[in-house]
Amino acid sequence: MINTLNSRPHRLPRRAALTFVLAAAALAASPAFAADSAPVQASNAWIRWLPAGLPAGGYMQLRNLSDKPVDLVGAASADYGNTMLHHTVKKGNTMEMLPVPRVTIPPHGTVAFQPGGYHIMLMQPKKAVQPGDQVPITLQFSGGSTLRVEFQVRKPDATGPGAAGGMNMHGMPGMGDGQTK
Ligand SMILES: [Cu+2]
Repeated sequence: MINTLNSRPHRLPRRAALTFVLAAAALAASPAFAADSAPVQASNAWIRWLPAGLPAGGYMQLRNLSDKPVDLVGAASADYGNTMLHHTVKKGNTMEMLPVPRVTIPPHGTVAFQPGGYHIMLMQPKKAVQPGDQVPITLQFSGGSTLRVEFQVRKPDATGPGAAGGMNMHGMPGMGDGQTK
């Protein structure tokens, strides 16, 4: 929806150029364009990768830095065709995943997305995502703000993001072939 702003106007008449600038300024002032201004901090972001293109779980901690509740209302990644917010709940003796429309982070509070609880369900991978990769996911919050977070892709038996602070694993021994980035 914002994509039209990416095409720069070339050789516009002066008047048209001025109109464009004013329009852009007005758009920038509207809340819908407050991208990356979410008052939320993400840490320990990782993905539990599963083979054969099976849905993968995205986990992290979200901290609300503001005085008001903030809702996570969605997530999107160019590497997956479908992403949903899920909550794992116990039903009798079985665990079941239910879609949730939002996850509220209380003022100055933290919500953990972790195995057995809240997670981002990542479906329909668009490329061969593998352990060791990093996958960018854009978190979408109430009010229209967003936050782009790099998720560390980990093996099925992983229980966390690995290296401290979710830093990348490049250069570590035993992490498989050709980490060149
Ligand atoms: Cu799920």
